[in-house]
Amino acid sequence: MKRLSLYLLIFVSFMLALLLNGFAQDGKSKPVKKQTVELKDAKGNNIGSATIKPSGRGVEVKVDAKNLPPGDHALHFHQNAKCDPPDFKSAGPHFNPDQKEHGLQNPKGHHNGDMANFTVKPNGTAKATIKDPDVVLGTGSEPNSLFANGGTALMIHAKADDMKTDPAGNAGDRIACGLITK
Ligand SMILES: [Cu+2]
Ligand SMILES: [Zn+2]
Repeated sequence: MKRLSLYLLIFVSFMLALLLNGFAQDGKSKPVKKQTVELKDAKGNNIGSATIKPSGRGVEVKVDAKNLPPGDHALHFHQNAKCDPPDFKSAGPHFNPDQKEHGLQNPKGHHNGDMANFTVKPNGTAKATIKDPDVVLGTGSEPNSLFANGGTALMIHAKADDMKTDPAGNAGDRIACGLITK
C-alpha cells in the first residue's frame, strides 16, 4: 500500500511537471499580435506612438505623432533596441538580417527595415499607416522578427529617404526613436 502511494506520488509529480513545462513553452513561443512603440525625440519628450500589427506576411505600422518638423520623413527599423538621445546612434544601422543594401529602389536592396516615407502636416502632426512585408513581430526566434537579438528600434529621420543611397538613404539626422522589445 505504501509502495502504491509512492508510485502514485511520482506519477502525479511527473504529470504536473509536464503540464507546467507545457505552459512555460507556450508563453515563450506565442507570436506577438500587437506592439505599441512609444516615440521620443532627442530631448526625451514623448512625441506620440506607433502601433505595429501583423499584415500579410509582414507588418503594418500605424504612426500617430506630434511636434515633428513638417514635410516628408524617413521611417526605418534599426538593428538595436537602444534609443540613447540626442543622436540615437546607439540604435545602430538598419535592421538587415537578409544582408542587402539600402533602398526600396536599389537593385541590390533592400534592408528588411526599409519603409516608405511619411508626411508631417504643417501643424506638426502625422497619422500614417506604412507596411513592411519583410519583418514580423513573431516570437523573436525568426531571423526577421523585430524582437530578434533583444529587439529593434523604430526611427524617424529629419529628411525623406531617397530610397536608393546605401546605407541609409540620405535621410539625415535621427530625430525620434522608439524601442521595440518584448
Ligand atoms: Cu533610419
Ligand atoms: Zn536601409
